[in-house]
Amino acid sequence: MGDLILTTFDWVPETPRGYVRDIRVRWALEEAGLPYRVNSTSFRARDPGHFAHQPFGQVPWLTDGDISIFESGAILLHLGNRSDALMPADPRGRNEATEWLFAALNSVEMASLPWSIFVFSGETGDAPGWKRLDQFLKARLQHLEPVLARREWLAGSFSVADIVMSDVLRLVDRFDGLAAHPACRDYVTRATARPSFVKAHADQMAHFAAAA
Ligand SMILES: N[C@@H](CCC(=O)N[C@@H](CS)C(=O)NCC(=O)O)C(=O)O
Repeated sequence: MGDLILTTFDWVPETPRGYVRDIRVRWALEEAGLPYRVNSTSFRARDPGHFAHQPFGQVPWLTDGDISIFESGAILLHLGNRSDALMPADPRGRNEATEWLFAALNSVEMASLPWSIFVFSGETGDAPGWKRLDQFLKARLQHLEPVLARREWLAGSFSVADIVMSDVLRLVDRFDGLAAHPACRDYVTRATARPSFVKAHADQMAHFAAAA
């Protein structure tokens, strides 16, 4: 275990600000009260050093001493092992947090991300591809809705699963995709009201504004 350094872009266009995935890591680090530094890597010129840490030339990545980790889900699981504020202590709760973290990425975000790209590009309406994608996401939300109506947090206490799931749903909410799913929307509201999210969001906005 060493110094924690989170790397994100030095700059991004206005639209993704507040939604760049380093926010998940900032949020987790704030929840855990772990000290960390933020480094920048060039958005416009991605050099071999960047690809050595993140093979797709994306952000974020985290270094913990001489360990370098990419993929926001993997980073959060790593941090979950460092803090009980991020993972329940008991094995059943830890497994629940892990399965819901994967569900957020692999069952919900895999539908919500292409959905939001379609919405953002204005490719909605009657296009068959869009309709299929919209139904696909709605099916996921329809099943998530009763789960979130029954519980405050996915794994009993607040965990890394809630950071990822609420961040995934936040982007859907940005494009009003949660209108028919009030429990999902309330969940996003209570997750993003947490002081650690508020700080992480403000810090990301300040980071990119400083580079503008
Ligand atoms: N699955 C990756 C996705 C990372 C990702 O999409 N990062 C975006 C910023 S939020 C990025 O680097 N976009 C620039 C690009 O794809 O070239 C993770 O969760 O860490």
